[in-house]
Amino acid sequence: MKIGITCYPTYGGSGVVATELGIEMANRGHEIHFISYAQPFRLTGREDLIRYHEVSVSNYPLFEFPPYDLALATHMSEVAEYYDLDLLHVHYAIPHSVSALLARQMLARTGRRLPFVTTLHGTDITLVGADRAYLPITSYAIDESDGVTSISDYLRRKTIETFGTTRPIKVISNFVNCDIYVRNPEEAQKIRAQYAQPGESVLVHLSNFRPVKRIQDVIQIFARVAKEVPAKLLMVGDGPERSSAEWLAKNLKIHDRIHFLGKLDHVNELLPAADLMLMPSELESFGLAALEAMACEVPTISTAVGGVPELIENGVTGLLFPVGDIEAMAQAAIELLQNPERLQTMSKAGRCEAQRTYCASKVVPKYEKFYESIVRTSGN
Ligand code: GMT
Repeated sequence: MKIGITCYPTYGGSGVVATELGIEMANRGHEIHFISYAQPFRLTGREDLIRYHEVSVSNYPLFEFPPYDLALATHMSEVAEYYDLDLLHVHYAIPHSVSALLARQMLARTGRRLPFVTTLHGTDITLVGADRAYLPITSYAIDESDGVTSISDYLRRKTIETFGTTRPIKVISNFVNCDIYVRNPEEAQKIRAQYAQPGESVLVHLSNFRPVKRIQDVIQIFARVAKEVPAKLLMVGDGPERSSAEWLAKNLKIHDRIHFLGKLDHVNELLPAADLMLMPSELESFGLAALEAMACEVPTISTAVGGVPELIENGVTGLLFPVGDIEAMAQAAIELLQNPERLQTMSKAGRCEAQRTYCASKVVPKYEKFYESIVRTSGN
């Protein structure tokens, strides 16, 4: 198939899923075209495999807000026509599904059908989509999609509840390439030595540092852990909450125990160096970071929110707590780090579950089958 993919190319789970899916699909022999305003960060170095089409938004003094969604729709329809695309797959409903809908209508005038699939990722439903300013158009574009998928059953239910949509929503979970996200003990040891002394535990947090991630809780939890256990914290990613997190770390006098590493391209190399991941989010529709950690034998201490309980079995592949319960999360981390046998059992159980349920080789064919059914039923 010839497939166009649109996503937010910045640091975020939906862009990661879109990019990894594009790479996996290209490896399976499909022709993949990314259409976005910048090259998704995980595509760097994969240009041999995938074509990238940049959407440039021309400005005009009259425009206080340059209309990206219109430029995107135009580019989608052009790429679909010039490269004879069978299907568009848009990740994150706003505004991508609206642009895809316009592109489909533009092409219909020439007698061409361009079906599109919308994948719902999280805040496109729970926050932005639920905002009255966007709700009607998000709801319309979801209903008009040729196919809709969501990354967890939680998000499927939430979409029905928020939008009252009657469109069938297929749940296809996040996935991880278990051959790339894997712990190699020697490599892990080398990376670990760059950040921690022998005998120190290593905790990690990975996100785009937005308020929903509760970065301050990460620092507060670590401050309590660091009092009881010699430890370092690796903060991977960047975003609006970073400076307040650094300020808090300074105030709590633990800044020298935390490495703020910024945005990293190859988190698969870093994750296996950690003992534990912290993900105390306000909401997660799935929790891709925790899955990537699980595949690398790193269990996560998380909040029991959204789709996380679908991924993490409490007490088996990780530990779940109420939002904001810093004390309980810190205590659990301390107990786990002081009990290496239990930590190892949990690490291994996580890896097993990642392999059993969430490997790219298990999940990507579900997208492939879905695409085929959409192309078939849309008469291409
Ligand atoms: O977080 C968002 O606002 C959207 C999205 C993104 O672009 O990073 O993250 C969501 O999608 C990921 C990939 O499908 C999920 O693993 C995350 O749980 C989800 N984030 C939230 O629900 C907050």
